[in-house]
Amino acid sequence: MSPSAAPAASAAASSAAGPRVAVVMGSDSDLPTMQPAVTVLERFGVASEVRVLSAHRTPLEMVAFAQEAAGRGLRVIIAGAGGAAHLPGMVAALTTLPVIGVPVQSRALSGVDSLHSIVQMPAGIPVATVAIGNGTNAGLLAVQILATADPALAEAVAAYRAELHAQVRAKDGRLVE
Ligand code: RP5
Repeated sequence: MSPSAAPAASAAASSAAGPRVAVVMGSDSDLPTMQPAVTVLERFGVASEVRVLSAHRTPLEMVAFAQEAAGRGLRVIIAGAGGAAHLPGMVAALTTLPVIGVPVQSRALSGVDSLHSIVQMPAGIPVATVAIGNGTNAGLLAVQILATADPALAEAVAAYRAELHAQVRAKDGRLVE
């Protein structure tokens, strides 16, 4: 379920100098899962950057990204990976920015491997993990985190929720004529 119309973009978000959210993924094959997160950020006027960074194939680049993220003005990181999905947890270990993990549906184990790899973090290094394949909720959670310090963005989130509410109300009692 998604709103039909784009929520009003946050003036504060639109005027931000650089990206406030990074959407990173372990492989370009993860893009179909992660694209909805980017789309949500665009709808709310939140500037983002998209990177392919693998915890296993490009570990040094991943470390540099995570260590430099806060200093570059990023405020939230969305990280998606599949299978042995170590990217979100490793990024979380290298930054104090909030990290939202997206388990990508894998071919062999349908994403349960990804989910367990991302959600079972040790105490002290959290990753806020969304459902398998749910890039949309990752984008929304990032927007809501930013909205705690951005009244215009908070208003846009409230409008989005009101539209969801109206969509469900419009269907209630009309499924069977
Ligand atoms: C992970 O391995 C990626 O996040 C991806 O979900 C999975 C498979 O990667 P490819 O073989 O498709 O590049 O690192």
